[in-house]
Amino acid sequence: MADKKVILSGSTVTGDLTLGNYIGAMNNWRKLQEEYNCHYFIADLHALTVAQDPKALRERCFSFFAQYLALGLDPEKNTIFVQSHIHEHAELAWILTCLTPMGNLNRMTQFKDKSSRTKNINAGLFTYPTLMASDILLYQADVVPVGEDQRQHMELCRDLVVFFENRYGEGILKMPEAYIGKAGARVMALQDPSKKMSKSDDNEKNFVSIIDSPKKIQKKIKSAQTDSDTVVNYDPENKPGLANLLTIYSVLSERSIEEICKDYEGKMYGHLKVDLADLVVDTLKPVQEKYEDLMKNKDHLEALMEKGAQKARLRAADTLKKVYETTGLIYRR
Ligand code: ATP
Ligand code: LTN
Repeated sequence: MADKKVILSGSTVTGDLTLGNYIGAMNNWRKLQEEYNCHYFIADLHALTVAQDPKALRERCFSFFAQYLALGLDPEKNTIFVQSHIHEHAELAWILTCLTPMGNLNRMTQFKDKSSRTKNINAGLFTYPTLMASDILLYQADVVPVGEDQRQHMELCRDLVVFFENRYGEGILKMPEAYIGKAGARVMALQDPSKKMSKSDDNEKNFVSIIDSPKKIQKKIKSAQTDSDTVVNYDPENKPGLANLLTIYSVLSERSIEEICKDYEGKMYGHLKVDLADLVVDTLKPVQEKYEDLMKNKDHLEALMEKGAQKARLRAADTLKKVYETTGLIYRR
């Protein structure tokens, strides 16, 4: 384990995982678990940047944990944990926040986008990228698999390593690399293919949740926005809705987009939508069965969370101790 490269990634508990999360993130996470020392966490502290109902948040953390496992993340092979169980995340985040120029945070497009859509523009939403950097740097991660939307946050994290080293010297924090998969790094919203599919979207028709019923999945995919042309070809600029469906189809079937387009020569978009809906339902069926099963036993889920937290804590505490020592804080044993 010691010689394996360290991977870290997480997802915010703001809704149920979507097809976008699955294609852009968890599908890659699952593939990486064989070769790397992987750390996957449930970002509940990040979820607090948006007002949450306390009871619903707690329930959703269990549900999210079960969704991670149901998607094939193995708690034996990986360290799977809940962010708030490791208090070191918030502590290192503060130290990094004090090294972050306001200008760097002001440039974050996700903040601009999110703050333009909410009245609750709190400081946490603004400093979110420093908490994300803390998540990564605490585990001395080599590689961070994320979707395209996280590229800018990853750049800030890398800048923070440089700022830290300029102030305190080298050798304490590791410089991480982002890993952004090629296909499906940005799955778009079904009703508005100009924006990404997001689990916290107000319009439920914009996303397929991995625990949606087959009926719901079929309805959402059939009503996905496409143009008025009829020829099935890949043209993201002029036919973004169709291109999005083809991308999803290609990733889930592990076939090239050209091959799929050939299958639909002389056929209508409707045929493609019906087949894609069936493919999504079939792909998610075993995931949903495993999820239902896991949700029957909360004690078991809680025990797995605890096991993950114990493993994660060792690594996080080791980094925080070094950071305390270099920054002049007294580390309490
Ligand atoms: P929120 O709606 O709260 O912003 P989200 O659905 O955008 O959430 P996150 O939990 O923030 O997703 O992200 C988890 C992982 O999934 C990240 O690696 C992110 O890049 C990836 N991801 C999220 N949405 C998509 C998408 N539409 N296409 C591809 N990858 C995605
Ligand atoms: N900000 C990420 C979720 C996240 C994350 C992380 C991803 C929080 N901390 C650390 C990778 C590494 C997002 O996808 N919204």
